[in-house]
Amino acid sequence: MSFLEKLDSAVKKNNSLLCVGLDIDLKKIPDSLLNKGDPIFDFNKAIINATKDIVCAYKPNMAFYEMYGIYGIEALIKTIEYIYTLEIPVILDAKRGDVGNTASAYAKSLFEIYKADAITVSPYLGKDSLDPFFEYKEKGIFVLCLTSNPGSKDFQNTGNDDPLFKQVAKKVREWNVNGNAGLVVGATKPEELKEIRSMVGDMPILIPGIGAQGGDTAKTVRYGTNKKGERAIINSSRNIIFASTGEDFAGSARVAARKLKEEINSYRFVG
Ligand code: OMP
Repeated sequence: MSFLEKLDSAVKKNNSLLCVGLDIDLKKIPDSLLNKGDPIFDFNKAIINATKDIVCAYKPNMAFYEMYGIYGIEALIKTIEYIYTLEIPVILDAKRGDVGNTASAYAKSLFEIYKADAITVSPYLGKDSLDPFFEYKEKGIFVLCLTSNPGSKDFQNTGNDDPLFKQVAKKVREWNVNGNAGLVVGATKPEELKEIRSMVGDMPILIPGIGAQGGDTAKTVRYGTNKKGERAIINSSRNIIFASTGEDFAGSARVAARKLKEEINSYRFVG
């Protein structure tokens, strides 16, 4: 099954556009998990079990695993293997971008070693830096278009009538010959999100920045979805997985995820 088929199927099965970001932090894991077994994997597994019927995807950001060295990387691989059994897609947030030869090595690592269904990449080095990823036809490649952080204006909004983020959207649309490209657009930029959706048709858009970063849920859903109320993958990380840092963390994550899923759905088919 391709990434897009897996995504569409999870969206339908769970009636959800919510992606839970698995951005681990050992400082926020309850003591009972820290002192035995495999804390990162055990925490993720509990969060996944508590939310697997509520989400359309999971998005681990590699930085939060790499900071724990080999142990974090092993826990990430185990987490992806576990999610694979549930038929929910994993978007591995790697934000890679390098010259073609190096990009090929990154693609092999992310898709064949980590076994991600989809990844995030940066477009800064141009087409030949993304081709090695696009060649994996069954995988999803989300290209950073307009990010959620304040500094996105430094480069992404420059260019007056034809800002850089629009040029990225146009180019990715053109490069999407295998139908496996997507874009990343921050929930903190709803007006631009509307313009980008109108430019890219049914292309999937990964939208982080809801919750902890203050993105507007109503506008994100209205402007980010396609005409069928789909193809927007709305991510929240900290506000879900650390809804409680106590022993009730998994139950609290479930409550927070369900609340956000329902809020998203309440705006889904409202023009
Ligand atoms: P929370 O702010 O905790 O919900 O986490 C947001 C997640 O989305 C982090 O993993 C970020 O690295 C990621 N992200 C953004 O916050 N803004 C962006 O513009 C793009 C991403 C991303 O590519 O996922």
